[in-house]
Amino acid sequence: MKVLLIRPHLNKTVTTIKKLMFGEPLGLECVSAILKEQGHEVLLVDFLAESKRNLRKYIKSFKPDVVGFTSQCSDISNVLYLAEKTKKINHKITVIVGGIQVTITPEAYFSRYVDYVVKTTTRENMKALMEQIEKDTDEEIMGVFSKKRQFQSTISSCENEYVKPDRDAAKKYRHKYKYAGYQPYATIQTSYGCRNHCSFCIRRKLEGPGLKERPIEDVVAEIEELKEDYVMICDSDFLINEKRLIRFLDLLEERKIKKTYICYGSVNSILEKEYLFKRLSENGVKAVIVGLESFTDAFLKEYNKSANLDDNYKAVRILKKNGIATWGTFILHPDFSKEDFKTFKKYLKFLKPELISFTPLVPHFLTPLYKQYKDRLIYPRDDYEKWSFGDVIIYPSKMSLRRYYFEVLKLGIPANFNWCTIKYCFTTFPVKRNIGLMFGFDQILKVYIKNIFNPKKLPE
Ligand code: B12
Repeated sequence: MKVLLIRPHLNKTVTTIKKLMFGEPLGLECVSAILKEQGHEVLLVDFLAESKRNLRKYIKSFKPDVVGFTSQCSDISNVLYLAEKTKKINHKITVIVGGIQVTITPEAYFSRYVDYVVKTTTRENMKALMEQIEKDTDEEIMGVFSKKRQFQSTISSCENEYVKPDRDAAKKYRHKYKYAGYQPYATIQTSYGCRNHCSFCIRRKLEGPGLKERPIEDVVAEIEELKEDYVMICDSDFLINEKRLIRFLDLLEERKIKKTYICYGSVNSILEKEYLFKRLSENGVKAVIVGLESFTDAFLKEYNKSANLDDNYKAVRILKKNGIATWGTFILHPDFSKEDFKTFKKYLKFLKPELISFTPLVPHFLTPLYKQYKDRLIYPRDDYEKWSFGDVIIYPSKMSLRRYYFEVLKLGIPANFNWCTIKYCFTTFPVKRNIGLMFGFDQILKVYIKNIFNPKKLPE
């Protein structure tokens, strides 16, 4: 069968970092790999990377039997819109939907324009699904909700199966994928789950409890095949397993693989293996995204972090000493006072991570925080776009919402435009990317400025 796989465009209303970073549609590349293995013809279209998106053109020229959409929380309305458009162009086309948000809230896609909602993806269930579409049968499939069965399912779901992505499927777009100053870059996932239990994090819930690691030999072989020089390792914490990291480095050295890596790493993982960072840096690990989260131990405790402020400081120093940048991520707590914002600013000046990003606290319903903040929510749980980690979604307790946005803006400007960050960016990234980075904030800035100066649309 012919399958058209689509990543939708982002709505302008979503507060997003898309201009600063967006990468290959890894999930769709995995689906493409499965379908091609099973003998189907696939065309992958990335509307996030296309300036002129034209669904009709692709449907008319490729003539797909099936159109499959991937979806994050920020994409639901676009997916439903594109599904409707697809059916209106040709009602015989079968529409399927999958992706991270489908795993979380499959019911958000139960629509007359969607035929199958795929909660979990494995070779087995994709085979069963494609056969069902081809033969027009209607038996139940694990992890799949079908319109024919009124989206009812009696079979419990499972976890996604690892599949080596079909990176060629997104070949046409690969030069556009950028991660802060690194462009073009590739993304790889080498493990699922995490050993930490941070209270705000949904990844453990999505990727299953415990840590599951792919054989590092397979990972290095996959890296060796990548055309891109920059590689983002998107595991929750790539730095957990000491033996595995040593084997990773041995293999990179044996095979003389020279690339630049950005990975997520937790503070406890960094502190445990200080001695390894020189070698990691020599082999290309040049930035670690570290969840530093806050400036007081009390907040760190609320987030159930396995590190305290002192640990955070030591971890940043270890990275700096070895020429590795800390890309620190922080949470904006709704109970911040004006004084807290000031202290936060001072703390960042003292800590000096090379790059800083903030996310308002999101009490996702999959986390214990939901219960705690349920009565203070600004947007309901099903206002999905607002739950994409860009907007403040819990009413601040110490100031108005408008004032809170103003304080965030006052914190964000010096946090991003300070000597340490500017020096780092200009010595690490090409000039063109630095210009891109400067203007990449405009979407977020616009939202914040609008909320401050024209708060009419803000909830009371
Ligand atoms: C890497 C990453 C990024 C990177 C790159 C993303 C990209 N490709 O552009 C960057 C940093 C740029 C990024 C940005 C954003 N991200 Co992000 N990101 C991730 C991360 C760490 C990994 C995603 C990934 O590639 N996973 C591996 C692939 C293989 O998994 P997958 O996509 O789920 O696909 C599997 C199945 O879902 C299925 N599938 C997927 N599509 C389809 C389609 C069909 C038809 C079928 C049948 C199956 C299927 O097949 C795959 C099989 O394993 C996740 C955390 C996580 N665990 O997912 C967060 C995550 C997905 N991001 C998140 C968010 C919110 C964002 C932003 C929207 C934030 C913002 N406000 O700007 C932006 C979006 C900008 C953009 N690019 O669109 C949230 C999503 C929450 C949600 N409920 O949707 C997550 C879960 C992180 C979190 N906060 O917990 N992100």
